[in-house]
Amino acid sequence: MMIDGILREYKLKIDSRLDIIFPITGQPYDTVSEASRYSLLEGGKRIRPILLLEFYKLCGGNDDCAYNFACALEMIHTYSLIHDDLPCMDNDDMRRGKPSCHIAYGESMALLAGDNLLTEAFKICAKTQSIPAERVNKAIAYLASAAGTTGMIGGQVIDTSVKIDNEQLLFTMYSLKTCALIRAAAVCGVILAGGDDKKISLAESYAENLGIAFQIIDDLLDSEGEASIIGKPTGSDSKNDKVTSVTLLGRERALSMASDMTNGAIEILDQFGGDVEVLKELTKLLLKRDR
Ligand code: GRG
Repeated sequence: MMIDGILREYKLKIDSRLDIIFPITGQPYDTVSEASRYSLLEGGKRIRPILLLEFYKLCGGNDDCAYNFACALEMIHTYSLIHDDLPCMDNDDMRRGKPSCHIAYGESMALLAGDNLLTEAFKICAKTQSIPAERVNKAIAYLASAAGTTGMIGGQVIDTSVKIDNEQLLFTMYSLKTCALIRAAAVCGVILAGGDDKKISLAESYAENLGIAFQIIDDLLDSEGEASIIGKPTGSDSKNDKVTSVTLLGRERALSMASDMTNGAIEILDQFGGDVEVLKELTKLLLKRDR
């Protein structure tokens, strides 16, 4: 099957599982489930869950067992997008092709929907029965570190409160804000399948390369992409006076770095010694993406 078909099939399976996580049950607190569903269920590319499932399979797992973690990654990612769009952060009114969560549900409910997605994500990870408990525990700890101070939150703190005036600091911030969750996707896939330390370390290096390329393309799309395709207005970075790879390196150097990082990621995949064709195609596709 061609890569587009494989990704579409993954997306359908992931979406059908995400769809049952926040049922509307006639309770007085249903609004937070509605707001969580609103942001979670439409428009995302599902890159992180797909990476987790592919790395899980690459290391010998049967992907049906890993869907709780795959969904959890998408939930944590969606929480970060909801909070990132709030007026106290980037103040963006559109996300995934529709009004941001706080525009549709108000700021307090958007804050709670983000909290809800984060909390329930760890609940479904902990409820994973089909994988040995020590692997589940190790993966939860890895995911928590990637989402917390030493990962995505740490990156967001640097992004929102530190003056970024050099490349080293910019890429440290990207490594935390963007790469950490992508790294968690790849590494949790390996951990859950029982992969050894060498494979964990290869997955980390792969994801670091992919994550930097991914963020550079995100910067380029924000500066010159097509808003109707991306699903949110462009120019958010310049509106917020953000230093990005495009402003610091210039368009050409940024593009060539994204291409080098993509090639680096693909070379690392070859060291796994298994079927990495889907991962390779996905990695290449992300460099060429328009949304
Ligand atoms: C608020 C805790 C907190 C963190 C915010 C992840 C993040 C940090 C902010 C979101 C905005 C941003 C530019 C993040 C960098 C990672 C990134 C490029 C996210 C967009 O991910 P995609 O392209 O989005 O996978 P979809 O909608 O396809 O899932």
